Amino acid sequence: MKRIAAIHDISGVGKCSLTAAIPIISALGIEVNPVPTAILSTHTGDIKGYTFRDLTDEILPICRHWTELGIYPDTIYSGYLGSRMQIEAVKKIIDMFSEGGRNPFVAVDPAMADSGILYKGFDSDFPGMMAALCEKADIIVPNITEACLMTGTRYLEEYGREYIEDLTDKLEIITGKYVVITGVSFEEGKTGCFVSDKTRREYFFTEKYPGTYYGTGDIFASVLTGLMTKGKSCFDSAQTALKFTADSIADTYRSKTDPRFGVAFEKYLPQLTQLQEDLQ
Ligand code: PXL
Repeated sequence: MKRIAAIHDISGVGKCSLTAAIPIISALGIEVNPVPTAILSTHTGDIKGYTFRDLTDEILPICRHWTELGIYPDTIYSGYLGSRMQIEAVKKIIDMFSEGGRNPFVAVDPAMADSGILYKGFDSDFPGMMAALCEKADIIVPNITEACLMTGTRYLEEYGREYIEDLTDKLEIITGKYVVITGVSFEEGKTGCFVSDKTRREYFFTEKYPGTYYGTGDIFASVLTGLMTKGKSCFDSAQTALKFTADSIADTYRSKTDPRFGVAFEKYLPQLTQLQEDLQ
């Protein structure tokens, strides 16, 4: 069985970070080894009064213990990181799990911003540090805001294909093989992603529902990382991740639950298992 070390916070309510990564990656038949970076009562987006316990000091000892047991993951997958120190710790983890000539697949979701602004608690130096982590990645999954912040590009609300493809060109200079930009929308009612593997590029689109759905970037990145760990192509993986995320959002939109508390992805986990079995 493949193994993914998932380095994210655990937010008890909100179905993002580890509460999304663990069930989704498990549904793909992959073992998840969580490296919790912090414990929060909820995510930090549009919710007041959340609790937060930092676990930075635990990150490296957890991973060192695994290597002492001979446990080395096939994939290292990082998401929301709360500080510069946590970014430095992830870089060290990548080196640690690469010991002895190992070559783990490294997926970095630079979750730090959306809709043109950085999430609460991050300062303007943070995107540069996240870009330095992306240099060590095989695949990065930024949204448009994160792509702009990491490349020093002005964020635009409205844009065309050239803008997205230019962002991808810039990101390809700083990172490994694959770039997937999320939240790409050229027309009302449609959203999707742009996928590039340096030799081929493709857009995938789905229906867009009104509102902000927290955690959906983590859901998308977890499916994508899991499928690529199983050797699926980045294009098939991104398309499946988009379908799974869109089905979960559609359900949440119809049921009119508070989108801050996450989307109903649980219902679609059996379908996800089936979808991946259908892929070549
Ligand atoms: O989904 C990204 C995310 C993860 N973890 C925490 C967050 C956010 C986004 O706001 O606040 C704690």
